[in-house]
Amino acid sequence: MDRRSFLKTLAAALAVGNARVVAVEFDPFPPAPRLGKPLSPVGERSRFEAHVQRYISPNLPSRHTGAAFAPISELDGIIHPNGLHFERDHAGVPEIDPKKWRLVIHGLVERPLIFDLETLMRMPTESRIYFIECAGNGQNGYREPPEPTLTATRSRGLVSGAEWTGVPLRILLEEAGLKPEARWVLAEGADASAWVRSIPIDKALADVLVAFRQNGEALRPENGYPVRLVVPGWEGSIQVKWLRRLLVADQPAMSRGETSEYTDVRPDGTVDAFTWVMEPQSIITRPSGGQRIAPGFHEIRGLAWSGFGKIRAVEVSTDGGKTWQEARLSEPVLDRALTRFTLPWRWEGQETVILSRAVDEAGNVQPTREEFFRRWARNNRYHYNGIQAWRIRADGRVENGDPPLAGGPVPPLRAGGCGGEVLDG
Ligand SMILES: Nc1nc2c(c(=O)[nH]1)N[C@H]1C(S)=C(S)[C@@H](COP(=O)(O)O)O[C@H]1N2
Ligand SMILES: [Mo]
Repeated sequence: MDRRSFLKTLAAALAVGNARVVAVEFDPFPPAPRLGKPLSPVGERSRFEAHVQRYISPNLPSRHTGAAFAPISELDGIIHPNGLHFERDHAGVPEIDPKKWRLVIHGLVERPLIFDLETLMRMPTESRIYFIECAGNGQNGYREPPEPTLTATRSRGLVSGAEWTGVPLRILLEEAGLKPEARWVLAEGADASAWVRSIPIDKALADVLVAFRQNGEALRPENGYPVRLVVPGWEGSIQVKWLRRLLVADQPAMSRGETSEYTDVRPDGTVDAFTWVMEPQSIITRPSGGQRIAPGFHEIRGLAWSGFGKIRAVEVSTDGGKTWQEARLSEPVLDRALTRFTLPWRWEGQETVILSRAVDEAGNVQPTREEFFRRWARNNRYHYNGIQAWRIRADGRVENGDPPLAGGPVPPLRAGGCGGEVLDG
């Protein structure tokens, strides 16, 4: 039988899920492919995936101080590839020669120490999967009225999950010997922003990592090469990148990053500093803003996380919040790591709103938008964790479904007055 006679147009009625008849034209015996691309020392993504990129707002006044959002609407699982981990810099990415890199530990210690990278890498290590989230994640939630074209990436993409390997900070501090007056560890980065953040001694001794591996390989320059702090569950800004100095002190630094930025305004105008722990979050990444869906079966997929521990449950509503169902959490569900949730769903083609709500093991519940603004001022900038709603239009287009707030727009605070930066224009 000649090969051509096998080439048929097959109408395959695929009785799976959507139960729609799909005409498939295929060759059951394709010719052997030509000799492919040769072996390569470093792998690259398929060129067909080139569009999956971090999102950088085109309206930023500078590309050196701002943020690049992880494309969470196009990723699955709980680990982000290193090249797509979100990025938040205050003065660009410094180039640090690992041979010249040093870490100084001094202040209220018995023995001031200087480490080079080789010495650090000889110490005992731990590898842990954690999320890192910028306190500015969710900043678009402060916008009033809500922007219809918001995507999942722009709503909550200033978070990423990775496996970090490093030396527990406790080991380095014990090596230096803490004096009894030691209360804070002031961590300084080597970038031009002179980034300094103060970590209370209890946290520093509990679970902070001095990390030099990100998903097994050296950190990416954007994420702190060669060494950064990983401070589990706490806001990203305290996880100092390009780490070069740890000053043990009896007081916090009250640096730029803990006064003019990364402080939170209450509705009565008072300001909270040191709001470190990230509150529970969740977001449906699929279907989500900017996507278009067809009627039939869809697995709703999303991410949840909390700085207080493991995610206990994620509830999903497909009818605008009238009823809620418990989503399935994909194993592993880890302490202060991204957690993946899924829910099977059939969309019949009518307009609706879908929502997700995270509950963590400490019992914290992700608030609605309205509840969030009872706790924090409308002109605050940080720690937004309101429930994100997605409206599915009858034609399948997915849009921001966040409810507008009573009272209308509020002018934002300006930088210098607890305002900080706008990360998405
Ligand atoms: N030295 C230094 N460390 C820094 C920053 C910085 O600008 N300089 N930005 C901080 C902020 S605000 C965040 S959210 C995280 C972001 O980490 P990532 O870029 O690896 O995602 O790094 C923090 N560490
Ligand atoms: Mo941040």
